[in-house]
Amino acid sequence: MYTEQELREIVSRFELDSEADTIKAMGPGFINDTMIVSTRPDSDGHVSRYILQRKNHNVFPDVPGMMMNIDMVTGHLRRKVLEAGGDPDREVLKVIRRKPESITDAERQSKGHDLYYRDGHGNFWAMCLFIEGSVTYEKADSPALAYKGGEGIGKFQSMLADFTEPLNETIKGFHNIRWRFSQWEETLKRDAAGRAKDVAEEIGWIESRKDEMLAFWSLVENGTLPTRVTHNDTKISNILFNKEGNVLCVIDLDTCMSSTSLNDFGDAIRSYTNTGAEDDRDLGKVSMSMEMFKAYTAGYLSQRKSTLCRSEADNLAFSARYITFEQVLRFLMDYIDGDVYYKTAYPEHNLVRTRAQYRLLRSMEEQYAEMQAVVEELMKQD
Ligand code: GN1
Ligand code: MG
Repeated sequence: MYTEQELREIVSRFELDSEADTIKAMGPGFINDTMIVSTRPDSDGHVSRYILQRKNHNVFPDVPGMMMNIDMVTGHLRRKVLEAGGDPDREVLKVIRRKPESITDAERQSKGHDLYYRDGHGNFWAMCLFIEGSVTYEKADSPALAYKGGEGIGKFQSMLADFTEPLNETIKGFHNIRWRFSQWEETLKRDAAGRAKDVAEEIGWIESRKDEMLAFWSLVENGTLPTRVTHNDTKISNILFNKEGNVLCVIDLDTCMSSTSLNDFGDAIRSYTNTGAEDDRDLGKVSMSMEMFKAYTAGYLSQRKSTLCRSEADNLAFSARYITFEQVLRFLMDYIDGDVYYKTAYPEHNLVRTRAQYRLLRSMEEQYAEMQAVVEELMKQD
């Protein structure tokens, strides 16, 4: 725990409008510690608010690389918003830089040094502007909201469609199934928790889909599917809306990397369309809602159609199967490894997640022809 005085000293290294007044904890983040900083009122009584985060360097071993990714991506988005006559301070996350005079000669030697502060305990801190008057949703519980979520990510990706600089790979092989399969082989060989013998059926689910999943990834490797900016955490709570209910800005850019943008579509479908929970014990509740699939896809394509290339459109529906398969694999792998990656609430939790996500995958496989038809139809419309 940091004292208020320590937090104030950290904040004093960043370029705020005026001096910080209060610093308060915000929300129950699982990964980073998040605080909200308010400045003293200026002569007109105006107060600016900022987000202060301690970035979790166990999850993100390369915080400077991560901050550089965020800086490059938001720099590009700001230019786009300005060109369109929008307000970049409200429509794009604004990274707050260090005060130049607070940067020591030693700090200046490291990459991205004006984007974060590393304290005496080795923890990394970064700040961004708080976007006033925005609205968030925890769950997309209607097709109308799924449409808006699709619009949010579609717009984000569309603005980044001409971004070509490679980003730092801050989590190795995140959606690279070839890499995941090499981890898988090691997991099976190690069998660290002695659980492999009890999950023969589940192992079969993975092995029987290996070729089709590798075939999809080959399209990324051979350039058929272009490499673009991916957000990698496309849940609805990472989109800010304005009071009128329109998309304002996509937040939580910590996992931004370079890959196929289909990952973001696929992961959104995995989360938005599930009629049950990710870890439902009652498999009867788990399925893919076609209504939610249609709504999300319609919202996504309303923003993204003009920047999507043919190979991306052709593989859009499959990406939902790909990402859901990968999630089955990751949960099962963690179960066999003895629950070392995901937080679990009970001993079988990762196995329950594996089975629930597999049920969702099966539901997608059953409805695949219709999913493809929906994409095709939407691609045809003006
Ligand atoms: C993790 O913690 P959360 O919900 O942001 C994971 C995702 C998984 C998800 C499954 C960095 O995301 O890839 O899809 O759990 N994030 C990381 O619930 O591994
Ligand atoms: Mg996240």
